[in-house]
Amino acid sequence: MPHRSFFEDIDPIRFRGPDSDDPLSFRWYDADRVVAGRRMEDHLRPAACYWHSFVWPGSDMFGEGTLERPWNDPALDPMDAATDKMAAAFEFFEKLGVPFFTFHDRDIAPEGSSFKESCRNLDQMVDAAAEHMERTGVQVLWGTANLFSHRRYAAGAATNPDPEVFAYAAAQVCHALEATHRLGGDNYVLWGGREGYDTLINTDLRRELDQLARFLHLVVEHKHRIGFEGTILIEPKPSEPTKHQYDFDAATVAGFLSRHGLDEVKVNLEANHATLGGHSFHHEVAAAAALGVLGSIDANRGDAQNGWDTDQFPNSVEDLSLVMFEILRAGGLGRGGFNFDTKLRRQSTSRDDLFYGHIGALDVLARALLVGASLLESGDLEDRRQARYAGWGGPLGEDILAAALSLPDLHAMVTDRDLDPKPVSGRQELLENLVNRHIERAR
Ligand code: XLS
Ligand code: CA
Ligand code: CA
Repeated sequence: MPHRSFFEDIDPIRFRGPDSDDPLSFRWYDADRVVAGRRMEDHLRPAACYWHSFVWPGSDMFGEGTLERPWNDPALDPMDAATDKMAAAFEFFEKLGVPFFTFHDRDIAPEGSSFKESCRNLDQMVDAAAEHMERTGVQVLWGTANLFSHRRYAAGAATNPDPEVFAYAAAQVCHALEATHRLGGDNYVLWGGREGYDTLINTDLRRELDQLARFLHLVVEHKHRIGFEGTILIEPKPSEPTKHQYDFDAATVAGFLSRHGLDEVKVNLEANHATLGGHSFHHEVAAAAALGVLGSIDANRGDAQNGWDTDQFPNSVEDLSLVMFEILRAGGLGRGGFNFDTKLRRQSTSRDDLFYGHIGALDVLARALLVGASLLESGDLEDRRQARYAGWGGPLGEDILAAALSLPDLHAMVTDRDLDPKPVSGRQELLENLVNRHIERAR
């Protein structure tokens, strides 16, 4: 049966080059162009997300939805609405030309009146998704379970004071992980939106962290039980909706994972979560790479004047160039990708605004990729960085790191040799100018 069209006025988006004046074309994102030995699409593995683009009605804390989406018409039966929504989503993915999408269980299928009914709804919509995927070739970058919207999760899912809520969340993740596996997903994400606290005066921190670790072990065990080869990813966020979230940032998560023997788990880093945590996104990516937990990216941006998660489309090549450089330097994202966890502004009410947002974002990522590759290939930063640490390759540096010298040994050595090390310029300004030259020149 042919599917209803929701974007009939839009033709498939094509690459037309930097001189194109067609706002519905790519100027920089050229999927097949080879950069640093790989197709652009294979570097970026871009995904559109289901929730912001097809579920969110344009509401905020002060007002109702502003976006009229026929697939979200409240007059529709919930499963009919889910079917229309899926047709709209796949029409969009296909016309935009993204190879991947991401979803929560509750994005693609409505919650039923019992857990059993919710599972039935999900199974039915997973069958429908499999057909759309077969028809369009669009794949799953990751799936996840929504463990934060329903009122049962107000006090957390895995970290809830009530073990029945833990059980419910575990059952939901069991089903969502299996659904992701059935759809051949490359990763499974856990964002702990309500895994934190609103106040410490009613919270047993130690207990909640242990519960969270137990939950993650259950997920990892089940991943192996069912033969899911994707990566389990934790998505750090410092706060919102909770006052404090346990998965605060990449470093906190890396410490938690190694403390609990969960070393195969990695992180899905979101740009807007990094900035909410007082970090740059560059910092989060560099920290995750250094700690060996870099998994995948939620590409978006916040607003410097707002202290909350605005999830806007990325639009700054400058901001993303060093992020790309860091990712390339780390050898790429592997099974990860760039998921547009992005939503339109509430006043962007036209359906085609979804295209403008994603086209601009993909062009920005593509340009940042060109800059990152140019920085890497030139060695401009890397050679200087290596030179800066050259002493650590000498006998003193090697002996220190090999634990061959104690504090008294170092005391004796400094005294005997009358050491008097002099500062060396870090050349920050020179390096910033070099980065800017790559941004100007990368084509
Ligand atoms: C919310 C998160 C969420 C995750 C998926 O802030 O970004 O959308 O990516 O649950
Ligand atoms: Ca996200
Ligand atoms: Ca977000």
